[in-house]
Amino acid sequence: MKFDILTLFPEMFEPLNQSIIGRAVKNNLLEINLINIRDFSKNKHKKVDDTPFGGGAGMVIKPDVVYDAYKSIEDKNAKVIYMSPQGKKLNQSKVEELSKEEHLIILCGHYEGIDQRVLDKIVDEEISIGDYVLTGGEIPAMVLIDTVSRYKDGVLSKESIEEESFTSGILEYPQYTRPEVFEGVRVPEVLISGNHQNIDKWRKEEALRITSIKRPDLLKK
Ligand code: 4GO
Repeated sequence: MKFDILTLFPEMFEPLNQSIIGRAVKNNLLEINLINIRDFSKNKHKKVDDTPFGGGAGMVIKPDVVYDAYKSIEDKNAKVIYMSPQGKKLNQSKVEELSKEEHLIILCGHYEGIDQRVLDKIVDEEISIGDYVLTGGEIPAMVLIDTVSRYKDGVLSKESIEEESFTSGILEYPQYTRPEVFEGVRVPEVLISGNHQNIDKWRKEEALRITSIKRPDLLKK
């Protein structure tokens, strides 16, 4: 799966070189390309923004630079996503749907945003990671890439995928590791019993119990 990211701050995406996503990129399971919108400025000072028509605070990213950056990507079949608090709220079912796409282009705004005319021209879908405002779309883009990438074959272990399907749509059961006794507290006895039928049953019950306490709304669906 390929992600092209249109941004004024490509250095902000360094975290994607770490851990599970970083390894998936190195193993060619994912391709993540960073496109610096500033490279498409025709201005001698590499200017990419200007003051808003009608007045008001801050700066607006110019439509022509964004459009030229977009046109530098060959694939006209790719889905273009704009990260915005005005977008549809991201949830796990939206993530699963997006993971079926072969190529996503993610547009990140900054400052007061991007001129509406280029958004109307190129954006297929607006997505929000939650009801709050950030200084830019870069962190939301990383959230989207991380969560979508978890669905691609080979990114997670086979075991973690099986475990997740077992309690899908509800919260996860609690995890424990060595030592068996920490600050006087033992791990639940069943987990060291070696009886996998009992362990599975206990985990299922714990997942349901925790969900009913912390997120009862998830059980009503
Ligand atoms: C996305 C972008 C919040 C989100 C953003 C979100 N803030 N909730 N800020 O997903 C255009 C300029 C939007 C700054 C950007």
